[in-house]
Amino acid sequence: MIWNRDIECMNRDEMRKLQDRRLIDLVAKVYNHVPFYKRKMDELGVKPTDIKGIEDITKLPFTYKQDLRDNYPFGLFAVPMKDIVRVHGSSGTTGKPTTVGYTRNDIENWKEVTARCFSMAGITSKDIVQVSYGYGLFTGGLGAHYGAENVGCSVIPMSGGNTRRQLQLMCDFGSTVLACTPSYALHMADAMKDFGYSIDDMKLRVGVFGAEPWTEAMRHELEKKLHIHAHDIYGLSEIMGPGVSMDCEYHDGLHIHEDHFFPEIVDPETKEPLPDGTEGELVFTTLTKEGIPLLRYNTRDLSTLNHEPCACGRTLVRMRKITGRSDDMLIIRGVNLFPSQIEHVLLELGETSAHYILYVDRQNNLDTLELQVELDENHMLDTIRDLQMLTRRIEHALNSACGLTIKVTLVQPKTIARSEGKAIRVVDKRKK
Ligand code: DLL
Repeated sequence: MIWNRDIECMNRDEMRKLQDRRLIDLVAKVYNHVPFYKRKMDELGVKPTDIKGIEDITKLPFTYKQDLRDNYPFGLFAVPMKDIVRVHGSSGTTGKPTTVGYTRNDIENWKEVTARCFSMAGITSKDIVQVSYGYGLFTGGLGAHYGAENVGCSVIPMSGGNTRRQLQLMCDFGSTVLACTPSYALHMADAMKDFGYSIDDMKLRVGVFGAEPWTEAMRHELEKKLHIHAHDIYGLSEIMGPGVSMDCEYHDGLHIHEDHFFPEIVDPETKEPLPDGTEGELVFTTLTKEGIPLLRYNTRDLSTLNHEPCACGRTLVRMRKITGRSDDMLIIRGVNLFPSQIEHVLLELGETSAHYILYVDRQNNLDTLELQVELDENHMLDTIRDLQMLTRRIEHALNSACGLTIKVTLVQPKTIARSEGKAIRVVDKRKK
């Protein structure tokens, strides 16, 4: 189902012309209304009239999360507060939160792109959508809510947490769509038995999962456990919230709503633009945002771009599923490691649950890694010897996949803390 065929299947030359026009307007707007950008552009010696279209985008300055923090709370807004109808923000686990503001038009555009996403997953007005992303400053709850409502679905604004009640209402209301983080979806799937439910009591058919990295292996796991088609929804509060991109039924990358968010991939070190297919940091310029328009915002998420048309008929550029963030990458004894690699290995092996936590420490100036993995309660092992053999198999598989020695400790089911939002996968004790 294609929500907005004119845009989603637009001829690429036409799309480029639309982006050119929008970029020119955007640059004039930020130069005249956001002192931060006027200063940045003056420093680079770039005038709005130097930007004639997308081909000039690399002349523009980058924006980083720190710039939002430095201008906390509303310093990068391009309109007066009377025109802002909504404020969201990041949870801000470290330091100040980052705040973003939306005009009425921004909210309309957000509703449009999230509706495109829900339609991409085959969701229609007949669906009952349980939104279990957190409602509040986090964009997940309200973002998914408005999108589903725009499609005409019956929306259940559950927010995160209270898993027993989530399952009760999922069963009683016959929810057909679950929207939450993949880690929370996994927790709900595993908790069904504890609360006396089985998947046969549920009418779920689609999952709209995002807000954290997850692997293809996890997608298959969730599809199997929940009897659904699982789709990946991506976004970030600085750019809009959920709905920047989404994968279609072919699951071969996420279609970016590039009429609103212009993507680039840049080298993490040099910040030079990289061609299609080469991995780097994903950067977005918001082409239509009024509240807090951003030039070349560096997300630090690692991906690649693909401009080939998709089998679904959409011409929108695709980004590869995010494997991690450049600032989440662990460097252990000179080897790069992403938590997603661990998830992949555990699910491939299929002998434990997918609940894990990685402890990083330093002893005698050497980095050490300990992976705690929960045993699968449906496949409990009887003897110590069996447990030792399983431990060794996991250690071996991790070593082959990551090139690192990781000590594995098997722990009892349900002993690793569950997340109702974004999961914490790594505890880096070196930082204490
Ligand atoms: O997580 C917005 C969102 C809500 C997206 C619900 C999808 C669903 P922030 O809290 O600002 O916004 O966090 C943004 O989360 O830069 C990525 O690192 C990560 N992220 C978001 N979606 C995905 C995804 C929301 N599908 C940060 N895959 C981003 C991997 C994701 N990482």
